[in-house]
Amino acid sequence: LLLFFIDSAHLFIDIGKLEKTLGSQSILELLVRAGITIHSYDTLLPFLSHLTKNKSCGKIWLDMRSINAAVHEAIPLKLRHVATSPIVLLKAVKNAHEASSMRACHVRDGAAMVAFLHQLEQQIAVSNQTLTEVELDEMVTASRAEFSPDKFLEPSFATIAGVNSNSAIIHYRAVNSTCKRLTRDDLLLLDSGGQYLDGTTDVTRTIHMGQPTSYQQEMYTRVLQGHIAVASTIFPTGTMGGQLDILARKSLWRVAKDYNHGTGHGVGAALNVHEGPQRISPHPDSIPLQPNMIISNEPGFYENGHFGIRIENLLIVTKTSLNPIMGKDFLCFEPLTLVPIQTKLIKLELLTDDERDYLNAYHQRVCDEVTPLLHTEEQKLWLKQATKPI
Ligand SMILES: [Mn+2]
Repeated sequence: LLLFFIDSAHLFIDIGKLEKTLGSQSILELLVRAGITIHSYDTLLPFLSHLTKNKSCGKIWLDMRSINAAVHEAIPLKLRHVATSPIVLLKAVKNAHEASSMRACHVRDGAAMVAFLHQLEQQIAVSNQTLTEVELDEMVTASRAEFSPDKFLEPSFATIAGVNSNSAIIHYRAVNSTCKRLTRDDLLLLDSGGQYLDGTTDVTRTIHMGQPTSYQQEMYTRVLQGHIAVASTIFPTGTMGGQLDILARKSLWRVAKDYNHGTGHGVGAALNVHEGPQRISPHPDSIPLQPNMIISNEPGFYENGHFGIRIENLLIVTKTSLNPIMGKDFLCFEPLTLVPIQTKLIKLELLTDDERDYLNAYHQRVCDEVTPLLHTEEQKLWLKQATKPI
């Protein structure tokens, strides 16, 4: 728990957790240098009790989403100010430096993913080798480290690499004893991200190494239509993520299908990969999307026991140049993630011209921005093929 005063900040934590290092420095050292006073977690309640007994103690701001009942009860009723913490929005709305750093790390992350996807195709489809889900996880992590040698810290969350029926398990985590092997006949869902000194990434791609079934293609296309509908929408200021959720599901609902998770979560800039308060979800929501908020766009579809599909990019909310109406500006999303979306899985006849144009323009951008960072001519050629207009 972090307690802020006007002139100081106090962190109550299991001090053992601060022994980890970031680069060459211990986290404890970095926090102390940032002016934060560290306390052992078990001194929190006595600290609060001492604080609130002081006659000059003012009101204490409590964000109910992040405190527990014991802390709530430790604050006398007349001293409680219950509201969303202002810090939450300061984190969610990125400043200019955070926004440009997030953009920069996504270009390198895109290059790392392209190198990985190219290597995967070489080993599986061309050389007819197989790789376990755990090996895929290690491979994608190694690629991130290779493309950001001085900035990559660790995966931003536990990689989800699911082959065929494992891809239908939404929060799957492969372990050596039970994991599947990817062969040239299989579908792979890979949800992974990097934690970098300058930012945080989270990207999901679903790829088929051989010939997908017509049903897989149809469902992939419907998920892609949902992804594009969210990514390409414009909306007036004041719009909450929840109001956009239907866009992600419309194409699936048309054929009485759905997915059992939210469509998007906030993402921290070199912080937590899941960060509030904004989100895109069917659940009620009271947080309007604001320029420079970052949110994921990750519709999916899961056929239990068979296969799963998810297509995820991170988006940054941006102002359009359109004239305001009724005092409201129009906002849009700009993708941060720059990784090709496999076109082999698309049923072209289902896509509208606008959807096709969107994908082609996105792929052109991926190709333009990522190519200069690639290490070999083969990787560049592969990216050119993967981003060819459809
Ligand atoms: Mn995500």
